[in-house]
Amino acid sequence: MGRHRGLTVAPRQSPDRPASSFDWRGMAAGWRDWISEPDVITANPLPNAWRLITLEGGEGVGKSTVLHHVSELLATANAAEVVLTREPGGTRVGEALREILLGKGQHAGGQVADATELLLLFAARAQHMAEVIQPALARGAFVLCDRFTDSTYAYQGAAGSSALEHIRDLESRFVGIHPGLTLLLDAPIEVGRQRLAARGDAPDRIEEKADTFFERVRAGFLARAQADPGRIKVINAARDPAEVRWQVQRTVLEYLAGHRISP
Ligand code: T5A
Repeated sequence: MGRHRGLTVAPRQSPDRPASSFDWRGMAAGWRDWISEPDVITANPLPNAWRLITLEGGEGVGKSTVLHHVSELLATANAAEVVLTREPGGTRVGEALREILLGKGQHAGGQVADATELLLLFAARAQHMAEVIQPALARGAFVLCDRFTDSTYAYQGAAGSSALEHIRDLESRFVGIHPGLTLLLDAPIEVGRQRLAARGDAPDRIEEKADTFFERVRAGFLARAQADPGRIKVINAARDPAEVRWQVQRTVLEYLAGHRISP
């Protein structure tokens, strides 16, 4: 049973202890080992994980717009199947958790503690992995996901109160893979705010936070891009739509060419 390679989580069993004996002391020791073991994703365990492409960035920078553009590019490149999805969400359970997380509908005005927020995000992500992402990658599809684990590092980690090691731990236990390519749409906070205001939607529970929070989110994303430039490509999202489209197209086509796919 792969402890870090999927969603199956089980305490380690000591080799000299028969599985059938009910041994609380041994079981507790097993859990202690498991909990303290360092977890770092060093390589993608799924051969098709490179087909997971994510869109990241602050509020209203244009991720959904770019997602559809990337999908068209993949279609042009004759990619067999493209699954468009988002986080939090992407499954029935995940969309229900999204309502709670963003304070929508009956959850409007509700309190969500920081620890609850982190765990709900990973609960939604675990469901997303099991129900959508892993099966799609296994059958050779591309998965385009609007936000993924980098958002958690930026929002709950860099800008929020969650410790980095807690996020890493949850990621390695319940996600187990990195996207092959992440397009980080970067723009000043006010650019995203103006775009959302022009759209006229009421702000959700997270969008209501102060600009200083979103400055930390932006810095968190950029720090991750700096640490992993091979995977995370920064797109200047403050430019006009045609320019953003061009930057995205160049980046995605280069990535596909690296995997021997060309339009
Ligand atoms: N969250 C999520 C966490 O805190 N932790 C996590 O781990 C995860 C996964 C999700 C919220 O959850 C948080 C972060 C978020 O607060 P969301 O719906 O993904 O919510 O968040 P938003 O970023 O707010 O998504 P939006 O759909 O509102 O914005 P997009 O997708 O970035 O922007 P888009 O494409 O809808 O564009 C916005 C408007 O701008 C225009 C578009 O036409 C649209 O009207 N536009 C442009 N205008 C001018 N120039 C351009 N280049 C433009 N590009 C788009």
